Amino acid sequence: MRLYLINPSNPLVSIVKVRESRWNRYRVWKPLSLMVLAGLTSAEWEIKIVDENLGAPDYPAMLRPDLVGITAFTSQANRAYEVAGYFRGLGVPVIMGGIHATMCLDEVMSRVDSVVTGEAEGVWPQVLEDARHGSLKRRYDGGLATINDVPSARHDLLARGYAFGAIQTTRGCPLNCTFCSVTAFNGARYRQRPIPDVVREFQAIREKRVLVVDDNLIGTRTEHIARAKDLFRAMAKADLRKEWVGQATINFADDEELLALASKAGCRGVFIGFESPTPEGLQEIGKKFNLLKGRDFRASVRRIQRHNILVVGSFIVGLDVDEPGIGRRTADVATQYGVDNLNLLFLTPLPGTHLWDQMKVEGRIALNAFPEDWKYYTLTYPVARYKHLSLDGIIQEMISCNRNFYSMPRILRRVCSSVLQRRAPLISFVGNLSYRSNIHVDRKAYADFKSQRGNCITAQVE
Ligand code: B12
Ligand code: SF4
Repeated sequence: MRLYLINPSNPLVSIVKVRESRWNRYRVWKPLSLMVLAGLTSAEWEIKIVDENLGAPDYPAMLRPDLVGITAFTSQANRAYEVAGYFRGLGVPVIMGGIHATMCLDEVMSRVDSVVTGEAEGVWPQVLEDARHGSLKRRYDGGLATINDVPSARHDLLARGYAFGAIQTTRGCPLNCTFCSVTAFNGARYRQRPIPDVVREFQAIREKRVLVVDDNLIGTRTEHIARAKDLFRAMAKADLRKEWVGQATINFADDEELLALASKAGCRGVFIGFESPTPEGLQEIGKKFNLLKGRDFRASVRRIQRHNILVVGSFIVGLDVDEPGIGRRTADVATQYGVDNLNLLFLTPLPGTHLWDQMKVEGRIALNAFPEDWKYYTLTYPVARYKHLSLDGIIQEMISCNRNFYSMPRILRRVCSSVLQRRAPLISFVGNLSYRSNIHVDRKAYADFKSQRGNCITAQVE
C-alpha cells in the first residue's frame, strides 16, 4: 500500500526555489505534522512525504498511490484543494487534516473524500485500516491526543533540503489570546511529552539546528517550568550538540536557572509575542499575561540575551486601539525593549478564533471570497476592516514600523551592542539585513494586493 503525505505549497515561500541557493534552505521549515503521521503509520504502508515548498513535484511521473493525506494551514487551503482534485481525478481517495480542516470542516468536506479533525494520534491507525478495506468514513475526530501517544516523528523521511530539523515537546496553551487558534485547536490544558521520548527524538534528528515548534515551550505555571528545567537538564546531559530556537512567553525571563539550563541545552533564539506596545492593546487581545504588575520588558529581554539567546519580538498592527502613528510607536518600543529582530504582522481573523467570531458579527472580514481569498491569510496582508486605519493607512504603518526599526543606524546600534555584550553580532547583522531587504519585496506585494483586492477593504468602520 502506497501513501503520499503532502504539504501544499505555502504562499509565503512558494517563490523559493530551494535548490537554486543554499540560503533558501533557511526559508523552508519541515512539515512536522506529516512526519508525525508517518510515525503513526504501520510498516505495511510505503510512505512518501512531499513538501511542495522544496519545489513543485511532477505528480504524473510519480507512482499511483493508494491513499493521499494532505495537511494545510488556512493559507495553504487553495493549493490543497488543487492537489486533492488532481488525485481524486485519478480515483485515489484523499484525506485532509490539520488546522484548516478542523476549523473549516464543511468547506473541506466538500472537496476531499475524508477529513480528520483535531489531533490525529487517536484515529489515524483506524483511518488506514478503513482505507485498506476501501471503507473510509467521511469524518474522523481525533480530539486531543493523550500526550504519551504522540510518537517520534519520522526524521528519516525528510532528511535533506532543510537548514533546521523540527520537534514538538508540548501541546496546548492556557492563555487563549483572541487572535490565536492554538487554544481552540490544541486545548487550554498544557500537555508535556515524556522527557526520555523527547531526548531520544532529538537524537534522531540529523540537522545540527532545530526548531522546537511548541507554542509555549516553558508553560505558565510553576510545575510547567519545573518540567521545562528537567527537560533542559536531560538534554544537556545527553550532550545533543544541537542548537535550537523556540517560542515562549515573556515569563521565560523570570527565572535565571531556567535561562541558564535552556542555554546549556542549546537554546540560541526565542520568539516572544509582545503583540502590542500599549497596555490597552494587550487588554484588547486578552494577553493579560504580558501586563503582570512590575513587568519590565527591557530588563526581561536583556536577561534572556545575557544567556546568549537571541530575542525575536512579534507585534501585531491593526488592533481596535491602534491609531495612526502605531507603526512608528511599535518600532520605538521594540527598540527600547532591545529585541534583536522585530516581526510585525497584520491583525488577521483566523477561523476558529474569538477574533474571527467578533469580526464576522461586525461585518469586518473584508476578504471573504473563500476559498480563493485564504491565500491572503498569511498575516502579511490586511484582510479585515480596521477600526482607525484605512487600507492605505495600515500598510503605511507597517512600512513605517519596518523602516524605522530596520534603519541602518538602528541596525548598526544593535550590532554594536551585541559585540559589546559578546553575543552573536554576525547573526544579528545578517538577520537584520534580511528583514530590511524584505521591505522592498513587501512594497511590491502590497501594490499587487491593492490592485487585486484593495476595493474590498476601503470602507472604514466607525
Ligand atoms: C511550526 C509552525 C509554523 C512553521 C511551519 C512549519 C510547517 N511547514 O509546517 C512556520 C514558521 C513556517 C509557520 C508559518 C506560518 N504559520 Co505557523 N505554526 C507553526 C506551529 C507553531 C506548529 C505546527 C506544528 O508543527 N505542529 C506540530 C504538529 C504535530 O501538529 P499539527 O500540525 O497540528 O498536526 C497534527 C494534527 O493537526 C493532525 N494533522 C495535521 N495535518 C494532517 C493531515 C492529515 C492527512 C491528517 C489525517 C491529520 C493531520 O495530525 C497531527 C498530529 O496530531 C503552529 C501552532 C500549532 N500548535 O500547531 C502554528 C500555526 C499552524 N501557524 C499559524 C500561522 C497563522 C502561520 C502563518 C500564516 C503566520 C506567519 N506569517 O508566520 C505562516 C504561514 C505558513 C503557511 N503555510 O502559509 C497558525 C495557523 C492558523 C490557521 N488557521 O492556519 C498556527 C495554528 C498558530 C496560531 N497562532 O494560530 N508556522
Ligand atoms: S498567542 Fe501564544 S500565548 Fe496566546 S494563546 Fe497563542 S500560543 Fe498561547
